[in-house]
Amino acid sequence: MIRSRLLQTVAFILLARHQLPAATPTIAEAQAFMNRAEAELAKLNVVDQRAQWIHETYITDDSECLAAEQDEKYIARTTELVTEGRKFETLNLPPDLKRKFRLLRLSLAMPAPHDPKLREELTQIASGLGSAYSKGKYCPDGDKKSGDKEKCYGIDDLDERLAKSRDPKQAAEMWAGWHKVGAPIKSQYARFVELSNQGARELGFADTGALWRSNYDMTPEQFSADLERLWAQLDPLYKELHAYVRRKLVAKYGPAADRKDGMIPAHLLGNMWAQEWGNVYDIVAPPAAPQAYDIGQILQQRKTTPKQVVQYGEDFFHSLGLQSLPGTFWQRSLLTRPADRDVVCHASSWDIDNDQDVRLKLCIHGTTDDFTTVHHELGHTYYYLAYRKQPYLFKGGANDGFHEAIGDAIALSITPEYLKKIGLIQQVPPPAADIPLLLRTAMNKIAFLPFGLMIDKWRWEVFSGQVKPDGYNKAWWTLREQYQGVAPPVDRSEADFDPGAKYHIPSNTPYARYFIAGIVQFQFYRAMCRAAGYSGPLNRCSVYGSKAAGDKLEAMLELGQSKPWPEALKRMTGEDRIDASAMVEYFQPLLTWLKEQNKGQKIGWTVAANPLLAQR
Ligand code: X8Z
Ligand code: ZN
Repeated sequence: MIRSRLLQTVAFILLARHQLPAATPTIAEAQAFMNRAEAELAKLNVVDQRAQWIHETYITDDSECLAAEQDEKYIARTTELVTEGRKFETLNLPPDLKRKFRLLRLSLAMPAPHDPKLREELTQIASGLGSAYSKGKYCPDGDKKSGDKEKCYGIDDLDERLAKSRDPKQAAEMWAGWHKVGAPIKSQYARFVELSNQGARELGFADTGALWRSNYDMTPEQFSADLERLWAQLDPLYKELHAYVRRKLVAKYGPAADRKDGMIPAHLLGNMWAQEWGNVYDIVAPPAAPQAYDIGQILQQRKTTPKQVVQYGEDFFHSLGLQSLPGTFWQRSLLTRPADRDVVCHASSWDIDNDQDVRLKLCIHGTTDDFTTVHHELGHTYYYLAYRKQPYLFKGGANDGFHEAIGDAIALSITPEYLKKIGLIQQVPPPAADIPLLLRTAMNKIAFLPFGLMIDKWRWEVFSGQVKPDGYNKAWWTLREQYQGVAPPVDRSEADFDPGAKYHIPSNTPYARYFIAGIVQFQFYRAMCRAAGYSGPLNRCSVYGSKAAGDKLEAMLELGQSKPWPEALKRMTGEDRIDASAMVEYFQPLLTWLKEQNKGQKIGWTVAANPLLAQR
């Protein structure tokens, strides 16, 4: 009797332990689970960040392995926590907690399979893809001298040389030379896509692209439609710019720039990916334009050090009332390419310990592009610092486009008046310089948009399986031709893998963020200008020194991703939609001028049946 009663009790306890928590989890349990999850991930993340930092600033087989291992641990634990957390899904959670569960599920840009072997394979491939790109070199004198480091160029050197080159043949050689970095990583990339997709499916998404598109506080379909809406607002402006620039390039280079289909050969725009065209502004400058200042030239003449370049940026943020950068920032950042080892030169901003250990990693050459890139990167840095008091899962941009837009919004304030104020130029150009200056800005900002859009259009097609490895390059050039109206300078085939020659593909960095940033930065800028009490033409506004503008900015930054992005946007701008109206307002005088210049000219281009062929 006693025995049987004891057995009954034991059976009851076992049943209860087995079933109760699963059947009736409470909100308090969900909260406790989330607290533990955040604490654990924060800790793992710091170790992961340190391993990635070491890898990217000191590429060796060992650092690659260790970085992959830490990534693997972080991804594995995140995936487990998502699975464990599913038991709370049906609860009516408070909004903040609910948001954290959503963000946790969306937090991996590279989801990985549960199977440890496959997960390990994926993280190793990913680490290797990053290294392969960053070790890439172009050696003009061919293989026999390729061991001679003096004769080989990394992408930072090539960027600078291509920006200055005015010889179409030499530019085409550099272009083709660099693009060779893609082919050897194609098969690895294809495997990466398979494995990451498997991870995405296990998390409940159709594929990795669908996971990325789900991270914008709206459905993935709404997000895609929103991008189309924005592009439709700006496409006409791009087409006017394209037509004008093409005509000027043809005038300078003749047949080398003149294609019957109306496209621009991609190597003539002063940038390896034809994504920003400001470096060839001199070719398209209106004949009567007053002499334009060249920030890169000024910095180089003055022998401005890389640290001083960064200090210009810091000083700007400081003038808005934001804090100075911590001492460790200056001790730990990497600002130039080391002579004796491979590093990832592509600029990035780091938040190592989710607190004050922020750093930059870039290879500064003192060019105009470096000057703006520094402001871009410091935008990330100040975002990190502003939201560092938020809980772990709320540390992030309101959406990833916001993170990319902050520094750019600040850099829009680098006006002639500002440059004079800080002593970089002596005289403010006359009002007649407004259109030329706007044109120069448009060469970067407007030219970038179709590139910003097509990269992830390509990747979404790849992740969804619509484009298979045997069609990677064709799909890439179809989109580049369709959106950008640029064509390859030399014939391409599927033996090439041109997406692999753009950093964000091997590094698996989502790219729609830059398209969003390209537009929303003008909304941020306009809001700061208004807060600063400015009411003149938007393109002449600089918020340098305005604490009111800084307060607006901080009010949004400190939210991190704790609220849906429309709320964050509203806090800063009073608007709750991303919209091109501020960008259109900024460029309106230029649009009128371009239309005048293009009168009677053909606008646009025809896309050919085979986008892989060079000259038609
Ligand atoms: O990758 C970057 C930054 C780092 S987040 C330097 N950008 C994109 C690119 O270089 O392709 C900034 C503009 C677009
Ligand atoms: Zn960035």
